[in-house]
Amino acid sequence: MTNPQVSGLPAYGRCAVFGILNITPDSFSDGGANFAAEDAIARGLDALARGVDVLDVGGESTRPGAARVSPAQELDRVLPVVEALAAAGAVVSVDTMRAAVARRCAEAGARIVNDVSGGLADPEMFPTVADLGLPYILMHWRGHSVDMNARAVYQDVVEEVRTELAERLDAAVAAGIEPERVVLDPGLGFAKNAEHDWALLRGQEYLARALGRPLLIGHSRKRFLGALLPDPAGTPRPPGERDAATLAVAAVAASRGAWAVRVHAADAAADAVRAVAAMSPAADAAPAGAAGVRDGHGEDAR
Ligand code: PMM
Repeated sequence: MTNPQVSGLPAYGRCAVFGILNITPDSFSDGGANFAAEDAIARGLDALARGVDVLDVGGESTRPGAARVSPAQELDRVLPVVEALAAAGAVVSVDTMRAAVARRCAEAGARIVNDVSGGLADPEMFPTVADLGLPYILMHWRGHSVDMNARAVYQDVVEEVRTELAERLDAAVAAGIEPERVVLDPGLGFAKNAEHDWALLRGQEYLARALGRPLLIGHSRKRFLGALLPDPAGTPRPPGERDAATLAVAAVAASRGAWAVRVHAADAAADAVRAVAAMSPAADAAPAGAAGVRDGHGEDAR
């Protein structure tokens, strides 16, 4: 297992866990749960205490069919949460397609920009990230959520996502973003059907190798997991009941060298990635208690 380093962030020594904090009334799986800033802040602090590495704060729903919110509305939602969590010492990532939101959140202490549009939604995003000098998550994207399902057309999804991500990476670097700060993301569920999502997960190691950058996997509670687990009548499993499958995918992605997973039930994933790291052959070389590999906080009774 490789644990690539991203310039500007701690060396986690294992797959990192991004805990999702959607400050939206309508996200597909946790919509409404964190809509009040104080609830989101409390949840974020709890996640940190449970070993989650990064808190990913977003104020715009990207569920299929979602309409956009105004920049002012987005900022109103995320800024107080980013500010409070950064002040509490968290590594905060801002999940936004807007350069102005990214900049304002960076000023408030966000340390990562997570852009699901890979710089395509806002022409100012690449120059802004270059100027901020922050780590940047560049996701594969073909268009806004309102009609993205119509763009889920591929001959060979792994090759096409690889090519399109490589083009965006080149454009980001040409705009002045240091390649060492870029994490790539295949964009599961974004202009992808279930078959595409599974193919991309199977191709994870190939993609990371071919693109030469670490990958973040954002699979949590997504439709392809619901479709995998229908009830006897054929109805897909609802989002809130997809956490066991989410955890299994996170563990396998971690063991295949994912740099990070982005998940809703982040405390369980934080445990899982530590177990995966302890099972890795690389753990033999690390002294017990080494940061990130065997970083338990105390002894069990037996
Ligand atoms: N998925 C969603 C939102 N942000 N960011 C990255 N980097 N990768 C993803 O796959 C991703 C994301 C949509 O899921 P949510 O509504 O549960 O947050």
